[in-house]
Amino acid sequence: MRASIILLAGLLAWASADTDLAHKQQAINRLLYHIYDPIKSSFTDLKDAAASWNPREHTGHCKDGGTAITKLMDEVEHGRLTPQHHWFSLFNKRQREEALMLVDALFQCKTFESFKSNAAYFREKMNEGEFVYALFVAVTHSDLTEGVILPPLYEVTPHMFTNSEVINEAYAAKMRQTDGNFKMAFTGTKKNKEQRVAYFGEDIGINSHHVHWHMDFPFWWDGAKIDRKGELFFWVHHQLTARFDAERLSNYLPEVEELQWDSPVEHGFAPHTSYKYGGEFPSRPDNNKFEDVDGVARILDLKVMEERIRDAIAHGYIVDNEGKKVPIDNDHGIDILGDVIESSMYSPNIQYYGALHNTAHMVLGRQADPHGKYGMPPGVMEHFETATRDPAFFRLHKYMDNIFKEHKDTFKPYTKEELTYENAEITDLEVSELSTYFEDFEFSLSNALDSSDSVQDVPVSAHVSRLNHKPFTYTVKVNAGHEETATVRVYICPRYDFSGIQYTYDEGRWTCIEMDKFWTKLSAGANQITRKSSESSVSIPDRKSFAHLIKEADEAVASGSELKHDSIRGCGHPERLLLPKGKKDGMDFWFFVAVTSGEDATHDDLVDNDHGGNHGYCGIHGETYPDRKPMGYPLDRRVLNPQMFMSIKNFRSISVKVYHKDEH
Ligand code: CUO
Repeated sequence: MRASIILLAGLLAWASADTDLAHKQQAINRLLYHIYDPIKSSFTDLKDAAASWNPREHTGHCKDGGTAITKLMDEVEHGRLTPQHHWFSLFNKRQREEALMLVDALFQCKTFESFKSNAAYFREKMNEGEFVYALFVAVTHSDLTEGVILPPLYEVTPHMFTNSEVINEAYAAKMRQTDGNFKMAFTGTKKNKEQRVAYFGEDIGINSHHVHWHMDFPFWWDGAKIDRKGELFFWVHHQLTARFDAERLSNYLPEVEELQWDSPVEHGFAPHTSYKYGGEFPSRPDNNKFEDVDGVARILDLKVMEERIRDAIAHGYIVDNEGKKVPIDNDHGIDILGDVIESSMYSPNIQYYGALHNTAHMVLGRQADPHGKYGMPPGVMEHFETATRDPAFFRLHKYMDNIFKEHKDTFKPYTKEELTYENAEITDLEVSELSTYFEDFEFSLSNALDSSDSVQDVPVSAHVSRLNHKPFTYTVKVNAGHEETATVRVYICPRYDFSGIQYTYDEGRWTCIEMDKFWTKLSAGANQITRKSSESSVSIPDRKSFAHLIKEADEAVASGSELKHDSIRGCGHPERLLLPKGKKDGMDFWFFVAVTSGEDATHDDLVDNDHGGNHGYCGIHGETYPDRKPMGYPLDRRVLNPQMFMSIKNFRSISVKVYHKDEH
């Protein structure tokens, strides 16, 4: 009896080491801790795995019988992999293949124990950038790591999120063995007008959201179908573009102009950012004329891709790789077009339509050394975590966005009947004070520095000014005929262009920023819906710091207690950037609310379950997008009859001002 109890206890302990969230979180933290150094010797299980776990001997733990891991082992053993202490870019085909071999090997693991041991083994064999990317993607998508929170990437690889000056100061502090907290300034000087909006493109929360979005929806993904991935590619970048334009208007800058391959890029960019290994990110001078990039593409290739895509839009169909017509003149068309333009593996004809977006990122990233004469590393545009730092990013995405708009503008405007929801009438809309301010934010640089068991770590961090807003609420009063679930869509749209001219309804609807979307149960009669900014379904709260995640997991493991997390995804617009920056005397916006039938919900529980509260730009992980309507509805199509639009009783917009305050 006693023996069987001991045996049972042993089995439970083994099971819990394998399956409990605290252990999993601890293992992922430790695998990402000081990524450029060997695994810390006190992390004994990982250290042992790195030294003595032979993946070839554990293929029984693999769902595919070991095919993926054997392929990767062959590469390791033949010395074919990119070495450690070398830059990594996802846009580099060979490096991407290597990283994806590890992703695949980890996806094939049957147990977390083998996932962890394989990861530990390859951590010490593979390029660090490839490893971090692969582990982030694997944790994002694998069932084995469900519930694990990835540490903020800006604290795992701080080099990619801050400037060289700060990193150098951190090194000096460590040499002196003194603490340090350094001011991270935005790149450039006031002589460069673009610097006024650097706080947005260089915001570490935006960079983190963007890189996570591309991990949740990778262009190379050919696994289980991810719902509306192409349309989300359009929507998340359309929104980034619209948000950037609003920030520009608030800073007295004109809206971004689309990139043109035949015109020089007026504004250059000096990133002041360095790779951990690989030197400085290359700069681009002012008025750069586009050059063909050896081994990537000619400018002519990009123009040809663009022409073919615009042709498809004009025809209303694309031609797949078997020559068959695939219609895009329907609501699903934008999803296919997103796949084609990016391009992703879902594109029905990569051979013909190419990869306009991805190629353009590389061409822009290489303009400093288009013929490889100087052996420069990839530019900021060749990394999703650094791309938005370069103002040319937004010019490129405005160019893509205008192609999407050309497609959207082929549709007939919605009719009054389509837009009207007979059951509801908005009788009032009120919004509390809207105001923004700058605050300081601190994050750790510790993982940027080399460490060893013999040199003491010292706390080093950076602080940076970042935009935030006061919490706000809005109240929608709705009269309903009968009880029914309704969808509430909320947008904020700048009223005036750079010249101070009011946007027409049709111009303005394309500048609208999605603030929120949710489902609510209307009762017959008068309803009052009050919603807080913190509840928005496009945003996520501040990420938990790496140190916090380590502390939580270590304490839970030590005490044997359960680890529970609320929000876990890194994809989502930062909550504090929900509101665009205001002006001292107030910046004018329309605050627009549409209440429509809840029949467009694709899940039954949306009234009570927000599914993590970040589905607007990021969907619901592993499930269908919650809203059946096209993203951007009802502002996604032309509005040629504003009077009709304004007469819809289930829509309401009011004029609001967003104030910017020096102090909060
Ligand atoms: Cu997100 Cu161009 O796709 O950066």
